[in-house]
Amino acid sequence: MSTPRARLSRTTPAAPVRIVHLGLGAFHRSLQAWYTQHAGDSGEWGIASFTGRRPDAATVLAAQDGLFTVVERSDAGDSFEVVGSIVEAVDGADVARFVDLLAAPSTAVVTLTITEAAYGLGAADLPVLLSGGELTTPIGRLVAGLAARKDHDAGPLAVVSCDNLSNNGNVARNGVLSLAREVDAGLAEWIDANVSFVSTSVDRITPRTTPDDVALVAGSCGYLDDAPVVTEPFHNWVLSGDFPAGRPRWEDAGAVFVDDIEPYENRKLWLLNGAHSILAYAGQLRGHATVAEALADPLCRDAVEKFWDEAARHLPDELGVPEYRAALLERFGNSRIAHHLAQIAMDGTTKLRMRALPVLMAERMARRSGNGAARMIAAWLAYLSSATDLQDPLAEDISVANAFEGNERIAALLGFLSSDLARDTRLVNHLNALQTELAAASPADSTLEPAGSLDAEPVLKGQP
Ligand code: CS2
Repeated sequence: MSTPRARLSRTTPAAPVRIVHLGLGAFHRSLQAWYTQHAGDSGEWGIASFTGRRPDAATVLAAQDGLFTVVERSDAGDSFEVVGSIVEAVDGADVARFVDLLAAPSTAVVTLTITEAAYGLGAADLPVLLSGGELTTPIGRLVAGLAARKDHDAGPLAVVSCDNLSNNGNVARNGVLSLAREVDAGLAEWIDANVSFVSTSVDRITPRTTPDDVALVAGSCGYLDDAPVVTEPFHNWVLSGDFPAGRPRWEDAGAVFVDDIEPYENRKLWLLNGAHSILAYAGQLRGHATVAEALADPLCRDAVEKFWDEAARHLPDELGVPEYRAALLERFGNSRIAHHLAQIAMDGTTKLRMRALPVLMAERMARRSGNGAARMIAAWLAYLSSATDLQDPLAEDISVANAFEGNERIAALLGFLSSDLARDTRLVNHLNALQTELAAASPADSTLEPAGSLDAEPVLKGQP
């Protein structure tokens, strides 16, 4: 196959910028950009998308006019589509451009994929907002942009959080307002009155792009694309909140607008993301590299199913949990998508608070053990004891706690998820036993019983 020479480039006019995005990564491109392209009024809605920490993704995308290929990968094969809704790809460090766009009345929506951990980091930018310098956090940049919007009297707009956090709109609102209040009480008041914080549940499995993906597109499509994105055919976006300055008709592409988002968020965060975290930690302990590999291991699969049984008790029947579980097994089993467990394992402290704790607490309130959720935490604990190059907002504290031994170590690590639970010595004991069992399940050891050998012990009973 000869390598094509022509790079992707725009041949028709780009839509005007009316959406500004923070967090230009693969997931943003397979979800918000894809939905915007498929809205009936896509011609009116261009996205200016800003990177987070590094300029690279913007540089690559800008060289091809913001265009990129979405490769939808199913068991049956690949399909290719060029997406053109990103009309400006910008280095996140270019805060001046970001602020200009937020101050423009034509900008109606700001979407965020800034990672779960970033919502709490805005305070680091307070000195910069007060006395100048370089803004480094997404929340700091957002506050600066909203201050400019207020000064220009550019009107209300919607901020749409698309990170895997429960009640993510509120989390965004709290992060922005608490920082804005420190800067200027009038700004906080203006934001409160003019900015709608929309909560969403987002779902589309999108691993990082690899050099093989780039080669595949060059070979199959006849043009050069240095920034394709490979994703599954499945996509889901549930939104709740107001759009005071309008929005694209995302419903044309299947987006769902609801009044109460909580059950949808819980279903997705617990069943999909919770299972992902179990597979990420238990799977790597067992020597697996991808979601599909881990799911094929009876020990990991059983741990997932047990957790799902628990989580399902706290989800409304109308949500069709059995069908959702069956669909997840199919999605996770799509072995043509190499979804790396190492990627999912990152930021465990933030993720487990959302994925394991609510189910564990709900089970304990019902005077049951919550063993399925406890096993997710235990897998994380076991994984931490051998993890190198840990990526977590609390990585330094974790390495200190990791040096302790026995229950002291477990309690210290559990404390990063919940200080209340860390004081429960029976739970700490039980997690210690579970993590020892999991840690013993070395890659070569396939003789271990499927998860559950410690299930018989009702250690947590009667401890709401
Ligand atoms: C994953 C998610 O990396 C992770 O923590 O659980 O990115 C997951 O793939 C997406 O939420 C799927 O929609």
